[in-house]
Amino acid sequence: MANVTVIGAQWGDEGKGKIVDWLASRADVVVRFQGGHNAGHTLVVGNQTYKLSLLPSGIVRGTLSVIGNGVVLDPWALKSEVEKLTAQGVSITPETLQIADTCPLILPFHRDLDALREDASGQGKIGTTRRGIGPAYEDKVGRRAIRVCDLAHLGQLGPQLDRLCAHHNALRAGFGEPPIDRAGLEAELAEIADFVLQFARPVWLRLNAAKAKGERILFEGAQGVLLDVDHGTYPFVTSSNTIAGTAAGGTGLGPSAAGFVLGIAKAYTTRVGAGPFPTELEDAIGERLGERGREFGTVTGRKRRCGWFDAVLVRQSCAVSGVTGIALTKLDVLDGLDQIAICTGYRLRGETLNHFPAHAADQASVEPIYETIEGWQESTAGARSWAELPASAIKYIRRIEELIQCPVALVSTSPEREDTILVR
Ligand code: 2SA
Ligand code: MG
Repeated sequence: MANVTVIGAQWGDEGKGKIVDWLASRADVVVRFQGGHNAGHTLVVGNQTYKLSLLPSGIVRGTLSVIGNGVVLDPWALKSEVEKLTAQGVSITPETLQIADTCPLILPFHRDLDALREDASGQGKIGTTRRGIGPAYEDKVGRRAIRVCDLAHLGQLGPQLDRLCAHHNALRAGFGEPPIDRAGLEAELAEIADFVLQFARPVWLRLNAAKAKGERILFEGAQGVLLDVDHGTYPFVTSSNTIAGTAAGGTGLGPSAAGFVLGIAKAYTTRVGAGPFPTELEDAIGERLGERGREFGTVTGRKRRCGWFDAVLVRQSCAVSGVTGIALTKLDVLDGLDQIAICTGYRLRGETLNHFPAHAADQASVEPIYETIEGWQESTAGARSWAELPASAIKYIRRIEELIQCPVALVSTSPEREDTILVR
């Protein structure tokens, strides 16, 4: 199968950046299809580390990189990321980067609104990245968005701005904020327009041509299935659909384009931001996982919460996202533990559950049922073949496969692209 769709099977930060980079060398096009610059994909190439938020990971190695219509685009974040990578020696041109002309824009007041709401939400905080992602998607669905193609027609923005300002000024007044400075906004858009427009295309055309020619398309998901606005731990989710199915709608390719769906899962679990996390470890082991795994947000630097592998959640992610195979990452972080626990089910009000319930209060009260597996003392860091793994590590992987009802296709043992084991 030529095409591959990479998605996170947990709450994001599963190590998608490295796997996408590994696969990008075999792809003709790399495509982002949802989210925005809330993503944080870290790529280590030799002695250089690249941190990407908005740009598809293929850009680092010069593979055609496409931002699909499902992405919300902050033009200023785009510019600064392009400048940052250019300074690191990456060449970014309209030949290597193409952006859907239908992408909705994230505007400065979206970012403000995201922060104002979070600050006003007390116990109800979502723990967003404060990048304006949610408000921008709201405007898209509310038919108020300004899109990339509008940048070429700034003189005709009048009625759109009327609609947008009417909506946002009412909201802003509620927070005691002044109305949108319309002239200021128009000036800012005029200033950034040419920069964005050089990359703007009807990318669905290019992608369909790629499909017709049999080019290999790699879809790069951001965040994870448990942050999906429909299937995740609502309301503690992001505002996009993060499942593999979005690869079709978020790009203008039909549903058959997704190809092999590779779900990325960490050998343990992390979460950044608020919301339920049944296997969270608020003890020395949790601290140890965070330290060994360097679990800090790529975008915001926030400390990630850590816990045991939750097979119930990953099984659910694989099901709702149609995962073909799993890439298990950061196995080496578990090196040296005497015992490793895997969550195999939940208890809720005296009943046993083998799926995650829908209601937020139930999600917060489920108690994990654990199965314990013997750990390993050997180092698995940098292992490149099955034969280099200790027997207990193999047992752990095999047990995970059984529990999540999905084969493990890859195991990653360090941030380096070469430190990857192809299973079978
Ligand atoms: P938002 O900003 O509206 O998308 O936030 C809503 C929830 O989605 C979570 N979220 C993420 N979780 C993990 N990683 C993400 N990307 C960055 C990274 C995050 C960072 O890779 O490290 O640097 O902090 C990401 N983006 C969104 C977020 O925590 C909320 O729970
Ligand atoms: Mg990340």
